[in-house]
Amino acid sequence: MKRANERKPLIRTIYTADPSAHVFDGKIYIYPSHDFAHDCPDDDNGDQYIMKDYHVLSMEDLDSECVDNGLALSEDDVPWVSRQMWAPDCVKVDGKFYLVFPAKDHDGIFRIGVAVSDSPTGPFVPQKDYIQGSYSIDPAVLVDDDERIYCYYGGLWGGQLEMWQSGSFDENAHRPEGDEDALGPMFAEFNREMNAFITEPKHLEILDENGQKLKAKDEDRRYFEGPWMHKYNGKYYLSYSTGTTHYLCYAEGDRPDGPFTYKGRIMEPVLGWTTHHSIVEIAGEWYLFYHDCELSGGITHERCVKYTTLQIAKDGTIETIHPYE
Ligand code: FUB
Repeated sequence: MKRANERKPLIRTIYTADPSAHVFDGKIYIYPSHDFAHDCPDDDNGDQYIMKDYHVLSMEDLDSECVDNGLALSEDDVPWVSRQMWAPDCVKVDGKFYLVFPAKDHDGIFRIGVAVSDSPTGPFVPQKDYIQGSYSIDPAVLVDDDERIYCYYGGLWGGQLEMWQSGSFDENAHRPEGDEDALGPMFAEFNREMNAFITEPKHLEILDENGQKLKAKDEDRRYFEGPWMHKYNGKYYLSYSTGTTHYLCYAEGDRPDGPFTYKGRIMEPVLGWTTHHSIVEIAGEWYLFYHDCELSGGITHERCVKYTTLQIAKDGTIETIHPYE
């Protein structure tokens, strides 16, 4: 049976998207993007996603009201940011909360930055510069059982991931297509101070059932954006959006840095172009936090975050969700 607020907009006073949900000290915190309402046209570069700040949402439990805790970080406070504060995540390390977020620098290049607070709701104080060696969008951070801190990130098209294939930024870089290997998300390890990567960022491999890398033409399964990592029975589950085909999919691996084998679909398309999620265990059950455009009646850059129950079998298989059934 569905809970009263399940699959409904959790907050109606602002537009929110890309929810990264966590339980910190027994309470649910959601770190979403804050969509900015406007009438400008959409494009494939994502210019319609004009986000200027972050608000943290919280819930005492899954049945209680979702609270907007107000401004947590603004683009005006971050020296290296010019615009577009996209999908963030938050991680607790040694008692401090680190908001990890992508934004464009003053050259229009997406980078990943970090801001710190003593409170899960902020306000967050940004580090002066972005993480050196970082690029692209959608960071998701896993603190593993051995306390190592891993960052998964990257997104195609407006997320600029293709533009870094040579090792430096090339606006005109070729986009993998057809039988060429698809690009996987990026992986790097953070230091404990959360102000540097301590490993060289690398692409993760997502393989098909025959151990072959997914191809660019396989748009139903290949990685596009929005990575998330959860662990279940000691295995690593990389989930992500397929972008152009609008699915949430997942792949399984034995190590945090893969390789991962494609396993299936978590969710069928939602209303809107983008789909972006997080997976979190709350009081022994698993939940998917996601967004759609119900609140705005389908405007792609005016989204709302929701959650629903996720069924995970003992072997880690995830039941596909049909969001409007
Ligand atoms: O919210 C802006 C972008 O849209 C995110 O970075 C992507 O994952 C997509 O949801």
